[in-house]
Amino acid sequence: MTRAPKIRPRMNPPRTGRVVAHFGKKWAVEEEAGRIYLCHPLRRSQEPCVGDRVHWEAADAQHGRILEVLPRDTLLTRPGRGGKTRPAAANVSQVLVVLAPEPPYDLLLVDQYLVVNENRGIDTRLLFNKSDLLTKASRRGVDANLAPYRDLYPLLFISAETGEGMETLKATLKDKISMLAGQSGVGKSSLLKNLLPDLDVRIGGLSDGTRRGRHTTTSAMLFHLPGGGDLIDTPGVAIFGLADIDSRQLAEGYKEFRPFISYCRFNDCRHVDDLGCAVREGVEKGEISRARYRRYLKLLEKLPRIS
Ligand SMILES: Nc1nc2c(ncn2[C@@H]2O[C@H](COP(=O)(O)OP(=O)(O)OP(=O)(O)O)[C@@H](O)[C@H]2O)c(=O)[nH]1
Ligand SMILES: [Mg+2]
Ligand SMILES: [Zn+2]
Repeated sequence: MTRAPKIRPRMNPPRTGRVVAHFGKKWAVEEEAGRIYLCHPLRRSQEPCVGDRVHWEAADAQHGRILEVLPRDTLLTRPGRGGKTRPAAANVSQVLVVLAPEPPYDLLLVDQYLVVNENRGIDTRLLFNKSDLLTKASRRGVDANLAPYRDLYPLLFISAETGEGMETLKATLKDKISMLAGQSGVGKSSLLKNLLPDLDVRIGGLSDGTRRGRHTTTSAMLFHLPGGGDLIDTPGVAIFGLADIDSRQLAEGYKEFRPFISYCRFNDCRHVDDLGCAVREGVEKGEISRARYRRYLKLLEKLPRIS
């Protein structure tokens, strides 16, 4: 006698939900009504990440299975094993790059974020937080350093502590999925806390000796804002590695280079010491910021040789 194959009965029809957090091997999926279920993916080949929209089914009142990750509008990745990348945040439409007077800001890192976002089709805003700590003299220094960015990206001086600029920030968050990025300790979670005062968010201090951050936030998490829109808090830096970026994409990621690139004499111009390079000429004529161009050269050095 042949036995009928065992068919696992599907107890519930698939539902649509959003991944709002990721803990080790579990993903927190929020269904439309707002309930959260801890889920594992059915297929190992499709790793979900925060921001993903998924089809899922409930197993019980708190657990479920992710059946399928739905197509993504945008994707940010982080380094995985063996030179591969893993998904880190999906469907982000705007990244808020946070910098501050302390820990000291690093414009090479800022450029790295910008290059990645340009190549992923994600808008970027620069938020200079802790502006309450700026004196007149230090503000002048910051203004000079950030001058090349003013024409390229929206820049806002804010303070999670005093609330300066927070109303302007709120208006830019409506109806979008935004993500906070920046070095540990710049105040990403503090900004989130300012927007969602009832939330129990961990805020870290800076270490006394080095004035560096303490890596307080350990995983990306998505929150709904009262004024509409979602905000993802992240532990910062790893997402914006240049692993997927080649030298052509790096140059395109410096968006002020773009109008010049097509005038370079050679198609494969790296804009270093190449003959007839229009980008370098733009720098010489003061049409491209020399500081930005120098950072481009530094990032080019960091790329794997083959690209
Ligand atoms: N003076 C001042 N301090 C601030 C401001 N925003 C944050 N801080 C302080 O900066 C420190 C770090 O803040 P967090 O919000 O934990 O920084 P973070 O960017 O989330 O750091 P990680 O989670 O480690 O990536 C804390 O001591 C905050 O109180 C601000 O606007 N002004
Ligand atoms: Mg944090
Ligand atoms: Zn060139």
